[in-house]
Formats: sequence, structure tokens, C-alpha cells
Amino acid sequence: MSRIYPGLLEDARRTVQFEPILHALVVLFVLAQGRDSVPAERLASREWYRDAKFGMFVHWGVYSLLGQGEWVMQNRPIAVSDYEWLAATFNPVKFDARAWVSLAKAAGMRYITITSRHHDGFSMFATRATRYNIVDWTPFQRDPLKELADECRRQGLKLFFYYSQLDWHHSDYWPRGSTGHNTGRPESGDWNRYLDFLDAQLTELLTNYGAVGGIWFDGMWDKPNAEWRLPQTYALIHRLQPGALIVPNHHQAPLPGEDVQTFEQDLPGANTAGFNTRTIGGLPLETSLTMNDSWGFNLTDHHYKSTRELIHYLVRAAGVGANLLLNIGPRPDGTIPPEAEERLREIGQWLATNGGAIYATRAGPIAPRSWGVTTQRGDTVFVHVLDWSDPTLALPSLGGGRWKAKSWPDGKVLQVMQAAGGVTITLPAGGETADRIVALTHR
Ligand code: FHN
Repeated sequence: MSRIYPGLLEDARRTVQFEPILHALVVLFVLAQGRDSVPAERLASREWYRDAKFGMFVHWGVYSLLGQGEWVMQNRPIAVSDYEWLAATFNPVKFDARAWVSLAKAAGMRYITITSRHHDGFSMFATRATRYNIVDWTPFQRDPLKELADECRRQGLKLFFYYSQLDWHHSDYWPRGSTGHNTGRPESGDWNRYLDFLDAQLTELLTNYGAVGGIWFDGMWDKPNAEWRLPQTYALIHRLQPGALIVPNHHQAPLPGEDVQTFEQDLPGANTAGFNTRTIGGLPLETSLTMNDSWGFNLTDHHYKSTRELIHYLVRAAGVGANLLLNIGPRPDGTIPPEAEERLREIGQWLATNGGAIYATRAGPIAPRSWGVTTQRGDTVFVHVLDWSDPTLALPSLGGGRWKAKSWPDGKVLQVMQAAGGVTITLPAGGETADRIVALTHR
């Protein structure tokens, strides 16, 4: 492009005096090209994603056996040979794809993102790229991702695969990054062969499981300056499944070819975790959150957030236009901790009544406040009052004429006082509910 357009402009300069007009047309054309370079399937997937708002994150693997979270191999540390022995005992006989997907559905979640391979390097799916996988290495011998993919299709949820680019097991993950130094691997390896291995596995994930929602990458932050061959890998993914989304958790601003900007343990724009970027691009947004303080199963971590806190997080995410990817860490036998199940069902009940002010909305016209947030769908602005005990609430001017207010979803008319500086609404009763919702529309 850049080689063609300067030439075009040169010609135009010599022949016509309409240079400003021509230049504007060229700029418009280039902008249009930029937009068109994302194919229709992916644009549609991005819109679906923006509407979905709520997904289930699942961290599940060999590490679940030890009940100390998914970083146990690094934290203890455990040598590759010992971890390989442990992996050979993994036998989650109570795993029931139907139960998991039904629970996600009951929670009001629209997609599931599951660890196909975490940093421990163990593949939780049938792969020919290594024998170190759940089918060939364990007595379980089943492919849980296949069972989940089939069940998600049956129940109408999308399935995304979390895929760790970082690996504490593979000998070709060399040179090492900031982690994985104490697992007893040789101090040598072939980086390009490692990347070929990743591409081979991604090819399987995008070929053997039907249409997948996308790939959720993690771990690039271990070696941020390495040559990850992202353009090649991203092109491979988009060639195999043109509608699949790339969701990278690299903690940077979005790179070319990516579809979603995801944040970890923080709402977009915040950085309490210490590694999230504050740069927000124009892509769909997501935030991932632990329900307790652990991603992978942690036997002693009962520090669960309350259902009310989780609903508030979901609403606050929607208020900045982001999805919430809420994590569970299933137990090594394949069952889901009861604290997690209870909360998911309660959130689902809340969404069954109030989801109309969450799903398919976009961030509302008022930036997040300490009292709550706004979302918007079409001409309706939803005011989500999360932390406010007074009977009225003053909003800044929303512009655009006069407004009327109704409580949501029961439609009771609420009093509105409108002045040049803003709109004051009388709130519905029920200050103790998780979210008092007011729907504002034009008179
Ligand atoms: O190291 C991982 C961690 O184990 C977990 O998978 C989270 C999920 O967002 N991401 C990584 C840290 O950025």
C-alpha cells in the first residue's frame, strides 16, 4: 500500500488542483481497506463476543491433583521427571462434560474458555505432537476437550481454548524466560522447533473440535522480547477457522491480528494486579477473574468472593463494555467445588431476571462512578445502582432532550427531575438488592 499511494499522489499533484480532495479520498480508501482486512466472519464473531458478556474460565490439569494451584510445578519446584510421574496418575473419573456445560448455562454464561495446555506443558487433549497428553499418558484415556466441544455444541455455548505459549516441560523452550528454570531440563533447545510444535498443536485444536470460539493465549509475558512468530501463528489460526477469535493475555496493547483485549484480575483501565496495561484499544474487551484467590484447584483456598461481589464485578465490567470471564478450578476427580457451583447458580438466577440490562449492551454514556455504572442497548440507557443508599441519584447531563425513567425489569414508572446540568431520578425501593436498575429512555 505505502509503495502505491505516494506514487498516486505524485501523479495527482502534477495533473490536477484537487489535491486536498484526492488526498481525503485516498485516506478514506486506506481506512476502509484497514477495516475490510478483518473478514466478515471475524467481525461477526467479535460482535457476538461483545454481546455475550459472561464466560466460564476453567483451569484444570495435572496440577489439580496437588491442590496448590496451577503454578505448583514452578513454585515448589517440581522436576519434569517427577511431574511426569504425577501426570501418569491423573484419572478424573467423575468428569462430566454435560454437568459442566449445564452449570455454565445455568450461570448465564455464553462461552467456556478451558486450559488445553497450561504452563506445565501437559496437553489436556488428544495430540499427535507429543505423547505427554491426557489420552496417551494417563489411565483416563479420554479427551475431555472433545467431550466438552460436543456438549457445548449441543447446549449452544461457544468453546475457547486457553493455550499456554510458555512451557516448563518442553526441552525446546529455550532460551528460558523468567520462569521454568528449576525443572531439570537440559540447558539447550531449538526455539523454532518449539514454535513448530505450538503450530502443530494449534492446527489440531482448530481441526479436530469443530468450530471453536477462539484461542486464548497466555504466557508470552515470560519472554516478551522473544521472536514468537505471531504473524505466522495468527495467520494459521485465521486460515483454519476464519471466525475464530484470538484473545491474547500478553498484558500489552493489542497487536495486529488479535481480536479481543483481555485483562487479568482487573477491569480494563485499572492495574491493581501490577501487570495490566492501561492502554485500551478498540477491540472487544474482557476481564478474567478468580472466584477465590486461585485459578487452578486449591484445596485450602476457601476465600471465595460473595455472589453479590461477583455480580457487581460482572455489572462493572459491562459498564466499561467488557465481558467477565469468571474462573473455576475443578477438582482432580472432575467435580466442581460446591462453593463455586453455588455462586454460579445464584448469578444465573440474577441474570435470568436482570440479564436484559447486561447482555448485548455496550458501555453507557456515563463513565463508571463509585455508585455504579451505565450500560446501553439501542436508545435505552440502563443505570446500575450498586452502592448508593439514598432514595434519589443525580446524574450528569445525558444530552438529547427529555428522559423518562422506569425501574428494570418490572417497568414501574420513576420520578425524573431534569435541569440543564443533569437528571435526578428517584430510585426504586430495595437498596439491599445487588443492583437497582433504572431504564432511561427519551420521552
Ligand atoms: O500464569 C497464568 C495464570 O496461571 C493464569 O492462567 C492466568 C489467567 O489469566 N494467567 C497467567 C498469568 O498472567
